[in-house]
Amino acid sequence: MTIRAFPKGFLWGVATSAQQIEGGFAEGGRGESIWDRFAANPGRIEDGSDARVACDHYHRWREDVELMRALGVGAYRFSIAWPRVVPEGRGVINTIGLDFYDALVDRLLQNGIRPFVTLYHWDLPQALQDRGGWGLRDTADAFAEYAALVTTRLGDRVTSWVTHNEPWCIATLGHEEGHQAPGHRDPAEALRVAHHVLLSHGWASERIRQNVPGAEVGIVLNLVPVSPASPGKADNDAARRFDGFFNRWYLDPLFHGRYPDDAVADRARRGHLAGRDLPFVREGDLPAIATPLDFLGVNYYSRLVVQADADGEPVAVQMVPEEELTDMGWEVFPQGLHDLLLRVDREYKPPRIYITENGAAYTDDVDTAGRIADVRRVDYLRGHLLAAHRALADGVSLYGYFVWSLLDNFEWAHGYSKRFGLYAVDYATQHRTARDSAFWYRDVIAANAVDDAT
Ligand code: IFM
Repeated sequence: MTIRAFPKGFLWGVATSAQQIEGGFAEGGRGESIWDRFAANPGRIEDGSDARVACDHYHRWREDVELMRALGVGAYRFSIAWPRVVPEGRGVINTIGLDFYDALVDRLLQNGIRPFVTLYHWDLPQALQDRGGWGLRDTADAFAEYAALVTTRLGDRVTSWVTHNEPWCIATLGHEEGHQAPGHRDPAEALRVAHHVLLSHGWASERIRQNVPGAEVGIVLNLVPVSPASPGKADNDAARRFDGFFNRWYLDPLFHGRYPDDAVADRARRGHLAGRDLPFVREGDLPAIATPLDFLGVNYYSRLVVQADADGEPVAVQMVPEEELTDMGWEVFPQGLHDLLLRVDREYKPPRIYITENGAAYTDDVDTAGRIADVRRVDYLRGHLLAAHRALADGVSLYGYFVWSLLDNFEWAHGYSKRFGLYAVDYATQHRTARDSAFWYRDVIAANAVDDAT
């Protein structure tokens, strides 16, 4: 067995998001979010559930901090629910909501856990959606105000700030494919949404830095290594186009201050833009978006293999048998994390990278003694940590790693059917049970090292 040690000070964490764990949806003055509304529509959520109670973290947060303490994590990445602190998105401030996060931050710090705060993890106040949501430039302005408010209250204790989680999902899943809230299917709107989300990142970064001396500010992208299904020209071209819209559409403006030409041309050709112009981009927007980041958060779960369909359009194909997929239907491909980190490091040169999410959904293997021997999750995490370690050895500026997720939780349109937690949640009793992966991760953190299990 070979032990791979991580650098001294490497940050080990766990991640969650407000809508997925908090519950308390109508308590303490919280407003309605787009996910509350979306889930209330029959047929939107696979198991017919909603996030009104979720993991009841709103009441059990002290117990959940204890779970983190037992793991020995150095950081907790969680998100603030915008509708909990500004119920209508703009205007009246709900101090009870701010108090909730204030107390959580204090408790984390008392336990030696660094709060790593995401401002937006998909739960837009419904009131803002009613006025046009992220399709409207005004929402970017509202977000910057909200960022200023939250950092004014927590910025004396929280220094690590993420503006947005996974803009691709917000734009494409929410506004082009309709699988996520608000459930629109409008490719032209999705492009505006992507731009306004990025713009709001730039504007909010400025407000955060004004309020938080010494802040580290970043954004979290879900990135995938894309490979062609065959060496042929059509598949290669399909993979390049997929990469253009999935990865480069976000990385290029953030790091190079421009949208990728080939991807813009592609969108125009598909009729999602009137010409090659991006009419929603105004003077000053791109420099604002390209405000230097202190770190890039990378969420990695799998790779995508892409081929050209009969019309030459890119489609993702599965290369491995079903038993090698996680319950999300995602291929387990640790090498992709190494390759992705290298690519991002070399091509975009972020000063720091954190792996802000990595993990796997598997149904429980509970043994007769009630032990949850989630061997597949441990294998998944080990494989990815070894890949991260190889990236470090290759010189990537990787500073930390967060497991998704601390707890089983509301997995968006899949409801509660997918379980990502180091801790299993019994939703009938809200009892949390440590899976073997929790004990394994605790030992990794304590050793600051991972073994290759050979
Ligand atoms: O649960 C989500 C999370 O909210 C965003 N990143 C991917 C996770 C797993 O699907």
